[in-house]
Amino acid sequence: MVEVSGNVEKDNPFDLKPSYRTSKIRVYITATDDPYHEVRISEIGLLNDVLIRDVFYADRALEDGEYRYSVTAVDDYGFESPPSEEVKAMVGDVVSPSPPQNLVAAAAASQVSLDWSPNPEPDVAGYHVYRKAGNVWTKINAALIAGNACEDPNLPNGTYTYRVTALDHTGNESFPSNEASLRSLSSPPASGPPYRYRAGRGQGAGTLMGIYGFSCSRV
Ligand SMILES: [Ca+2]
Repeated sequence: MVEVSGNVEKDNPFDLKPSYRTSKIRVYITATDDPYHEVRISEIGLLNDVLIRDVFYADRALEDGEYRYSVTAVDDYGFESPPSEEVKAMVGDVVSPSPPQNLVAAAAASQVSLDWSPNPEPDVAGYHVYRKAGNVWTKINAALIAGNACEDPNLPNGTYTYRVTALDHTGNESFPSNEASLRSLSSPPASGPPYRYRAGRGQGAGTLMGIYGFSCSRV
């Protein structure tokens, strides 16, 4: 039984269990909540399953990818067997490129420059670059990058991590490259409390240790 409630759609498709020898059905409306409107059915279209009589079948015009199939047998009474074991079929190119290697990041002021080794696969179409801020990876390129370098400009001060993937012409994407992490630094603010550097111990007063832009201690 199929129940419809609160429905305002004009078309109501129902997926009924296929019954082999059924060519017509009857529809009974047994109840309606709306006493002021009668329910009308203008048309019923019945799409029958067409059983395959042969012991082969060709699934044509498929996109590249992995497909799985199983088969059932149906008898004259409409009873269906359990499905056969699944078989897997690979269509077209389902092989992703290898992960890009040797990703290196360099910062100059508020810009990060990235480069990496070109992938060896002949069907590589380009690369995606992902940047991690917090725990979120975001793809930063709008279009596929054809070369093996890119720049990420106008970054606020902060630490950024990058990784790159390679894609082939089918759209198969590789696992990510190594991660490259660095700190982007631009000019310090003009105002604010003065910075004082902590002196290193045991090396005489006033020795500066590990002072790099904003990474210095604020004391
Ligand atoms: Ca491929």
